[in-house]
Amino acid sequence: MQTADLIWLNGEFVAWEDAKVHVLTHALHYGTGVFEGIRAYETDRGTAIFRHADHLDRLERSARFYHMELPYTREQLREVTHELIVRNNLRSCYIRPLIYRGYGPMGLFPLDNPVEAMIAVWEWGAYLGEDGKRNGVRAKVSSWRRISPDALYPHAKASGQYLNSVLAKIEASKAGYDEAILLDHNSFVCEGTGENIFVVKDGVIYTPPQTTSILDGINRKSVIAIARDLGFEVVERDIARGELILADEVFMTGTAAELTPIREIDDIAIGAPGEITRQIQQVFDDALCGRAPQYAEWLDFVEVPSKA
Ligand code: PPE
Repeated sequence: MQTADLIWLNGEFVAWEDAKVHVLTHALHYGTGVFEGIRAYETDRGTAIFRHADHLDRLERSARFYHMELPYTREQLREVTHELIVRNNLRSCYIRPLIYRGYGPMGLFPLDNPVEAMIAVWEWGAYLGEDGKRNGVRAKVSSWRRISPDALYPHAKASGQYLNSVLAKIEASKAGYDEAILLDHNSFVCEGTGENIFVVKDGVIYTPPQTTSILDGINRKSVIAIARDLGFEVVERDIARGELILADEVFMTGTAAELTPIREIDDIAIGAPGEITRQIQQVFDDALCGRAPQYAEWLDFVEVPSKA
């Protein structure tokens, strides 16, 4: 991975290679952490963090599910993120805040362990490849179901929950696909390992509703808003597996993956990225990079990094 100079750890800026934890850190054993994936883009007016406030809100909500209180206010986390980007001299980057149960008593009762915080930033290119973003990726419906709401909170972005995505990702990758699509506990289409999913049929855009165990993606929300502003009908409803194959266009959204079209599912061609996918992707990219004034409110501008 592309490293940076500094990581923010529990209130201090430390060298990348010194950002360490004790091996008995609670989260390392039991997955008791919550995190965010955020991106900052270079715009004409400097570096801007996309929907920063929404990500910090979700971080706080994820922490609540697991009985953690953020050890810093959202405003403090926002400000140190700005400082971290500036001090690392980055113009665009991925931002990874993690709130986790630290070193303390072992065992599953976590509430006596300290709640710690870190933020890392680094340059991260196209998650499913530049070619994937342009020409679409090949996906496989996973044999693994998305975590069900009676076992965990699918709405939380919590570290331990990602073992589900890890299994699906390994399976898809070993079978030669770029990404997995997970069904939910009712066999409806849910999402990718780290992306929400959209299906286009006869000019209408469909995406699974929040009741389908999805993570409520911030890019999902952005793309729904953009699509509606472009005049498309967007319907949130259950999607049967077969509808993926019947679709005219399929695409995924996520912070890391941005908007990535899917060109093939389970070895059946969906086709090259379609007209509607393209149109939305264009406006979405413009919004991320500050070229869409109608979405300027989504940008949290960072002080321009000095070249000194
Ligand atoms: N579902 C899951 C399971 C998920 O992890 C993500 C983000 C999304 C949907 C889309 O959410 P949003 O980014 O708010 O639109 N996945 C993050 C983690 C990726 C990783 O490999 O780590 C991300 O995209 O940052």
